[in-house]
Amino acid sequence: MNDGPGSSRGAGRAEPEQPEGQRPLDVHPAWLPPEAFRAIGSRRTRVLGDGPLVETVLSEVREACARYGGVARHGGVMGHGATGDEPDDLILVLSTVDAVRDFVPAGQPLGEEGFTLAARSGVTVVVADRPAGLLYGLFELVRLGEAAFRPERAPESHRPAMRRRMVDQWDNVDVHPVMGQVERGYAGGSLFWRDGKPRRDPDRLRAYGRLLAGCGVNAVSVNNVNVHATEAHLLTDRLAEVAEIADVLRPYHIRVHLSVSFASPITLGGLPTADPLDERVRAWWAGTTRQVYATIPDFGGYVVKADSEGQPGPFAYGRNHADGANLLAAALAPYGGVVHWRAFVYNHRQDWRDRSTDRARAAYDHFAPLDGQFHDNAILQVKYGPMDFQAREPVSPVIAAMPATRLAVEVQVTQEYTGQQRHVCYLGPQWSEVLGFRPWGPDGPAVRDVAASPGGAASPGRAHDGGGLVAVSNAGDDPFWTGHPLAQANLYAAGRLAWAPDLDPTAILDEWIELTFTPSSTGDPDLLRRSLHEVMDGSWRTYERYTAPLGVGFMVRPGHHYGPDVDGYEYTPWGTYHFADRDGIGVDRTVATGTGFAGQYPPPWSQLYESRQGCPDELLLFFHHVPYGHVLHSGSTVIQHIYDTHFAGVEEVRRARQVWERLAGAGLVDPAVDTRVRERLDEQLRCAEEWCDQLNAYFLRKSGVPDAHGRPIY
Ligand code: GCV
Repeated sequence: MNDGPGSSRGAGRAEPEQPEGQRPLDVHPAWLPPEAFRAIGSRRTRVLGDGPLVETVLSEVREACARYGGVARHGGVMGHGATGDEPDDLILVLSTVDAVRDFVPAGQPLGEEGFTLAARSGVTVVVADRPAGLLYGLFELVRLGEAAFRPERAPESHRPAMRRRMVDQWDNVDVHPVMGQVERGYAGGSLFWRDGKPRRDPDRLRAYGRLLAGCGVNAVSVNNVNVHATEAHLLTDRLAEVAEIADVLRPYHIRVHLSVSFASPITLGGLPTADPLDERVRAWWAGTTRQVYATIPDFGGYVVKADSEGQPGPFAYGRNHADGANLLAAALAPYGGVVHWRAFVYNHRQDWRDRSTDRARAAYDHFAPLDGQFHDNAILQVKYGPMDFQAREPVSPVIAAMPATRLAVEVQVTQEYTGQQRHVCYLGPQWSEVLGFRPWGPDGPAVRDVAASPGGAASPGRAHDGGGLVAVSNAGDDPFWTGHPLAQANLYAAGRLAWAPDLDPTAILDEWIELTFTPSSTGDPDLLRRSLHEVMDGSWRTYERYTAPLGVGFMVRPGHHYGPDVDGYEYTPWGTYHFADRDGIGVDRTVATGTGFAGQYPPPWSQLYESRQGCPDELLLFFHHVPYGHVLHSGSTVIQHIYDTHFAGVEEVRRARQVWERLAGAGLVDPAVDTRVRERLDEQLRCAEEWCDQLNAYFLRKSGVPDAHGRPIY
């Protein structure tokens, strides 16, 4: 069967011809298929306003109208057709609240990206102060479909909670000998480069920008945070390649950012040092940054991974990370740029025999003492957990420790540790939990408030803008964008949660389903939605069940990180251990007897995590080394929990595969999507069984404790 992009259209509905002049892209339309614009395209729409982003809005509306028979007008007088005889159904209006005073009473300013939506006497209006707001208003209309055209709709204003909603690509220019074209990429090659050269595929890139804008993303860092020799040149003699990307993404209100190497003054500038306090180094960054802005006036800024996993950084000069970040912040400040400085700093050459070193402590130990020392345009980019994007980790203690620093929360959409886009693993619920976590206890602000802009932010001592959400992208040149077609939902959810972090992840999934799939006009109209929810809603917890237990993490094959290998990292320098022996398992991170990591949290979390009894089950082995017979809050022992969850996880995957088969069998999914998803579900089941069998066998052999239910363990 053809494994191409397909049209994602359901059976049983005749679609109008492709409008003349439009070249169909050979990629899946993801959450913005033409059909999602049906409600807009069949109406008479007037767009009022000017400028490049308004042009984007207009061209979207025109395309929809060409397909569905509506009329798109630009300018003119509201409420009247060109000949004065056809009233408008929809008005998208920029900066002229006065003109729509009847619909939208004057209210709070909408800001750079906000919009108000209202309907009165059968006319729907979107009004924005700035062009970007109009663009986001258009996508809100798309999400609402026919519901946007109720005759009456009280005005409702939408503003993003986070100012910067960013996607980080880990794309390499050259194919890296180990990591390939995209580090931890599971969706084919890069959208930007191929074999050391720019791809120059503006149609596909524009389509990507459109999808990102459609879920609210407004910034893309284009290259890998591990900046290898060739990639470093994007800052200087290969800057034109970044400028080309910026040109393509700009019509969708997306600014480009660039990962840079801290050693650039040496490797590119020929200086003998990259010492952040050296005047020559400061001058080099200032001059280079001036050149960047001369080429890309709306450039977003730099992303830096320093002193981490072999990347150069300020430690080489006896300087700290505030010195390093402020060097770049100073160079960017005159142009309004920001530096995203990553807090992912740890010793990856640890001696596994040394029980006093704890990788989980590293970010806090390095950064907490520097709180308040970072410039205003320096954003500290913190992975959501203290380790490395595991399926389950506590929220990073850095977030509570740095109230005087702008913090961005980093999540991994690319599924390095969550099934590598071969497994269904909808991560919306994980991110939602992280964003809803209250680092200072139940009465304090949540992580989402820390990352948000004024209006949302309310954490103690925090008078400034939050740093937003950064999502490591899962997209590539795969015809479905993300390898696993259902992994598209993760990218969509990351953007939506950055815009509105209190959205319910199930509701986000609903939006994604509604936009992405067009159900058949025959059969049970609700089957598609119900089935996809059944397959995806709980898929993160299912993944957690059949992999490493109770928050202990890793147990993956070293290097590529796919599939089980319980002791794979146990005697390595990477600091990712579980310490299982015949008596028990887990990492003692208590203050009393362990590494002291639990003490990096403020109360009540420090006390809760410190205590074996208080610690939530799902994090028990992250914080404690316990005997296999330890009784969990669930009433089960640790060892029985391991057996039970592993068997259950496999059953859940088996069930998901059945649900999918029933769905596809009902003709509700495009055959190309079906083929790809089935192939992935088969692999997921194989892999889940392998996890189950290896984990259960390992712990049976270690502990000698049989399964209470006598199930087969090898
Ligand atoms: C880009 C993990 C990944 C690395 C990644 C690193 C990071 O360690 O395995 O591939 O490097 O995180 O976030 O910098």
